[in-house]
Amino acid sequence: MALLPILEFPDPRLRKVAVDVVQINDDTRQLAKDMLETMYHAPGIGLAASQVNVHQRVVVIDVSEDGDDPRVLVNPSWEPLTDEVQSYQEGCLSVPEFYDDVARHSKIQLCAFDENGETISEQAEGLFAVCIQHELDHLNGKLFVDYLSRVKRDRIRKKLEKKHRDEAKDALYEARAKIDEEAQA
Ligand code: QAP
Ligand code: CO
Repeated sequence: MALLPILEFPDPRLRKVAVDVVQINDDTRQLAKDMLETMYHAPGIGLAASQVNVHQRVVVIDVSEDGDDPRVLVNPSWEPLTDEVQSYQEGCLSVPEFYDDVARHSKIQLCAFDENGETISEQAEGLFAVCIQHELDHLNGKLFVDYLSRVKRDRIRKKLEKKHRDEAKDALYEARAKIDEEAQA
């Protein structure tokens, strides 16, 4: 098991379009396990492989209250079952600390494979439907901030760019301090 580093907006790698999984095998299952561990640790309710810099069509979701219903979706697709939309305040592990309303189809048909290659075909609504649409967007290089106004998106981008600069600076200071410490020993 391993915690995987999560890419953060505006990292251009989040814009890559993921490719289909050709064969569901032990590598796929290990990736799904690591993604679930990373998602639960965050904690989050959904994670796409694109977010951990693996550009294959794999998604993990757990929208249960107790976090005991892990779902693995390989090569997933969906179709709307109604024109009705629902607005939900979304967040994203790749856009930490920012949340905003996004309108999505309220009822969808999901098609996918699970981690054992079994076919999944089911209807989804509520939070599960929102999450499927959000995670599928990731596989196509799309983020929830793309649905917001340019003003809002730019504001989020600037704040996260500053956070990343600050984190890089902190890491540099720490590395310098360690070198100094070793030089004195
Ligand atoms: C996508 O998002 C989602 O900003 C999954 O600081 C979200 O798990 C689909 C998270 C809402 C539908 C509705 C976000 C954790 C988790 C943060 C997540 C944060 C810590 C986001
Ligand atoms: Co996300």
